Amino acid sequence: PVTISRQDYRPYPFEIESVDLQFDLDPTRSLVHSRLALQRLTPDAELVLDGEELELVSVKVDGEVLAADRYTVDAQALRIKGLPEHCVLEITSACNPSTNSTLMGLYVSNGNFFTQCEAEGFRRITFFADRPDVMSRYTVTLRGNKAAYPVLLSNGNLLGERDLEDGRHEARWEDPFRKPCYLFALVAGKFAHVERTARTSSGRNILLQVYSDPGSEDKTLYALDSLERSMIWDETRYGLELDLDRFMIVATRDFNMGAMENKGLNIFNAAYVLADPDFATDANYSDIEAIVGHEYFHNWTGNRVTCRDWFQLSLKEGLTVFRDQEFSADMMAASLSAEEAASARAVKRIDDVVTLRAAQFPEDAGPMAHPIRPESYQEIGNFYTATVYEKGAEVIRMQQTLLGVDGFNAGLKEYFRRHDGQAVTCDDFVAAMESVYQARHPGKDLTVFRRWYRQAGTPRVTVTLRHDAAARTVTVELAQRSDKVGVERLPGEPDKQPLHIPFAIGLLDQTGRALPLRLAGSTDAADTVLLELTTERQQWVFEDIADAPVPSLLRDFSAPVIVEYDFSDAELALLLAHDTNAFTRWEAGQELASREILRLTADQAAGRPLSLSASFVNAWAAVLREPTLDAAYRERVLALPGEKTLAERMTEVDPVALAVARDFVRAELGRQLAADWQAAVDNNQTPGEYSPDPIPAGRRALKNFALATLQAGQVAGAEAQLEAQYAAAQNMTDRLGALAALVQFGEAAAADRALQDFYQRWEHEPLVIDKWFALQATGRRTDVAAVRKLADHPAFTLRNPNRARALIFQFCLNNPRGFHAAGGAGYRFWAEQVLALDALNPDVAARLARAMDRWVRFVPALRAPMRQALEQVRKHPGLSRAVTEIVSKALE
Ligand code: HT7
Ligand code: ZN
Repeated sequence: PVTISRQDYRPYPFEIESVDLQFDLDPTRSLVHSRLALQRLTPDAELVLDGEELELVSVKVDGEVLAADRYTVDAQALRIKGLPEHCVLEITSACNPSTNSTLMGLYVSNGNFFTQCEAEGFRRITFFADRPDVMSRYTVTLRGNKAAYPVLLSNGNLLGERDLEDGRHEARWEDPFRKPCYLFALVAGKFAHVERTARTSSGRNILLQVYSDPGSEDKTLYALDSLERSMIWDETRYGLELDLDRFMIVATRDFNMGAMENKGLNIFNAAYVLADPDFATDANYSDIEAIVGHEYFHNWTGNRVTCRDWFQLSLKEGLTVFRDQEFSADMMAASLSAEEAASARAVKRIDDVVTLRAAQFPEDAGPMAHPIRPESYQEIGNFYTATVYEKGAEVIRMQQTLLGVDGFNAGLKEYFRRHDGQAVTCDDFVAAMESVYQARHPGKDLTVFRRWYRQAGTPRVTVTLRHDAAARTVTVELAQRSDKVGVERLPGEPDKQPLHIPFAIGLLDQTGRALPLRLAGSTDAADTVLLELTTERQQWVFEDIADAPVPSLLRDFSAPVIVEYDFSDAELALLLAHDTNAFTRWEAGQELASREILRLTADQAAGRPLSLSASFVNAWAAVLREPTLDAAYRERVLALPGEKTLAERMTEVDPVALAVARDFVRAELGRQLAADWQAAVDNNQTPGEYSPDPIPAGRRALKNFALATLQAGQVAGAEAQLEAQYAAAQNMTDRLGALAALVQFGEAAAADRALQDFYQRWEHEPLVIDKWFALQATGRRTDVAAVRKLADHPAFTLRNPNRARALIFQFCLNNPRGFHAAGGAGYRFWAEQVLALDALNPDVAARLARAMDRWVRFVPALRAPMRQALEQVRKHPGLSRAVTEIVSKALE
């Protein structure tokens, strides 16, 4: 396989000034006529246009058919030599959307046409320079049968529509902005839509529209509201106004990812558009808001300023994830009291960090570790990763922390001033930020900070605290280590160097009171101080501290690092009870729980009896009884750390022992604190009309967590409450919450009854049937035989990525008992499914392939069959480039 390196970037030797596309849409043979106005920039340069799975029909230059000896065409590209400096190239090609199961390029879903061009899908539509730095102005004509495809959409503004002969019609669209081809989109078919007009701050009217399958339109109103909120937020927070007169979202059931930010025509996985209270959970509502926001925000961070090459992907993705995180936090805090708003923001931060630790930390320590700006790849589709997205967002957040919110906003403004309309690099972004940083902090720069873009791995920061009673000082030493984090073997990577780490710290006295912090030489005192670690080891002295304090470390998770500090359990309990920083308060509880679960995992693996420590039970009882915490935050504190995060702390992972220990803790907490959990259930009912807002959603989260914990502890009456809640639920969060607890912890017959009922109720609603598959895939009783039976269910298909994710991915990634059961049947199942998926959709198959990324860390009895399964996949004839890259790296 060919490895592409960041250093090999060369500018494209032609400018493609304009692109005029004409589509004759037909499911089995769509014709695409492309007219390119070209300017050659380098003398004698050969024109190389990417093309895959295309049938070339004709090529003309300046109106003349090009002789066959003037060009070559193969499975990858069309090459033409000897073109004049200026010319018009016309290419006609054909493709078959109905057999396109990759969902990249032009494909058919539910009888409608959709496109997906990022990263390299445009080459499956027409021959083109399929790279983000080739930006052109597009006009598009769509033609198709009017009865079958009454709606014809593309990017930008509609120029006109007219009927043609033979029942066909056409629509002409023009995008006024230059764009790379990965932002091209078309949609054609039968759709219903909702719309409204919104006014921008400068007084322009914008038509906002959401299209979906006829009959689903009532379920798109929350997406439409979210779109309007996104528009207002980007204007208010960053002064960024929408540049088009029309902004469309279209939902499709078949989509490889969440959504796509095509200029003015976002295409969405229906799972992130459709919602109503009966059908969608609180989590679905918040995902819809976040993803609608994310794609909308790309209009500036991604579309107006785009990436020079795909190594710069985090330029748009890290920044846009940061922006959607901030948007969601602001929306959650809106219309709450100051105290509630602070808690809502903390909950959002906790949720984002939980995701980062569960998905990105393991990636950064495994075979697919890469810097947020990768140095090389074989298949770019494999680099839409938690590192590029979520760690990328943390790297942006650190810049905001270092510059301050005002400074960061000024830096962003400078970035747009310099680069609007261009395809640029991560370095360009940091340079814009740095110009503001230097102006506001003379003598400082972002030289060391830039290393975050080129170093992989999660740094460890070791903290040492020395209290000098006589001098009344506390010396804090921070030491960082980025080596030996499991990523030593990145090709071509230089030695790890110290990073610029913003490290927020507070100190509590032994009664839990926050100490005012004053650094030696400073007159200012504050509750939290931001230390900037820029070398391997640094010290800071805080003055006027009478007694040895308890440190509150990495407040608000100010950097994506692992903190090493030897807290006693008593110190953690103190932080859990008193820390004024809601993030580190939660963190203290997570650390206590992690220690408890890891100790019990070792006991379980060694065959020792399990027993929960009284101090841990007391800590959780205190959280349950603390009167001031709001429901959402309390639920986050009480929830146990996830298995993936815990596994990263084990030298050898025994996933079944870990799952047993974690469930034991949950069950014991349920049993020993039954009255407290019951009080949490009783005090957090949400009667009345459903609202997805954070306060009622938080109550439901706590109530459902408490009820499930009672059931985990087999507390008398819990199952009856769950069955009653399941039957009477007025919204999907409560119905699914009850069903999930029955499936996980209930009696098998009760779970089966409820599952059957659920299926019958929702048989005709694919997104709900996905939930039905996912619940069973992750059920404690689901083994490989059970999952195979589900895969034979008439409603199951591998062709639909949502369905494949619901059953196969959920089982392989989130059912440790079933997947890792002794004997390796789970791994053989994984290999079969990866290969079956690879024949249909390599991008999705490659994501499933990553379920084995951390195989070397498992106990030897599992490692051997895991390796065998990986080898079986690797040697399979005709394996895609995408899966080959993943399994080869895992086996290296
Ligand atoms: N920028 C979008 C990426 C995307 C994508 C990539 C590969 C294959 C299919 C895809 N669909 C969407 C999504 C985003 O980050 O907004
Ligand atoms: Zn994105």
